[in-house]
Amino acid sequence: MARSPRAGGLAALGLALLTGGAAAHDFRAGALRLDHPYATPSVGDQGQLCLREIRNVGEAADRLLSVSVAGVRTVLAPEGQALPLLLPAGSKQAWRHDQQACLRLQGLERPLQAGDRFDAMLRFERAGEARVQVWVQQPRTKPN
Ligand SMILES: [Cu+2]
Repeated sequence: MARSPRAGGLAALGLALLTGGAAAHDFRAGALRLDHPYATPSVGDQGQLCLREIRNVGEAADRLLSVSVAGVRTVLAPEGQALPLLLPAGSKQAWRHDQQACLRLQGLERPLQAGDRFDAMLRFERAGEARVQVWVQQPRTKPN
């Protein structure tokens, strides 16, 4: 029953190496590939939900109809766009914070801080619903 401290220490190290190596995460929904959903720390009650890449590998267009996040009043399309967002067949898009291309979160009940993770439910016309985990991280690129 009793395990030596040495064995416990080695097990913990192995776990740290595994999680430390998982620097990215991705999700699939139908023909859609969602790579690394992330958010930047919130400002006031506003935040943004970004994606390193979203690909439609299918042969038909899809559309993002709506997004919901617990504790967030409203999710809006990126600045200058409107839902539904078109995802043409074979297309690849990046919703990047440094390109003002992220979904906008309004009315946050609590702040998003670097290191937090939260779930978002994305609803697509063809691919259906996709629940993704969003990682809150400090942007690597500085504002200017
Ligand atoms: Cu990731």
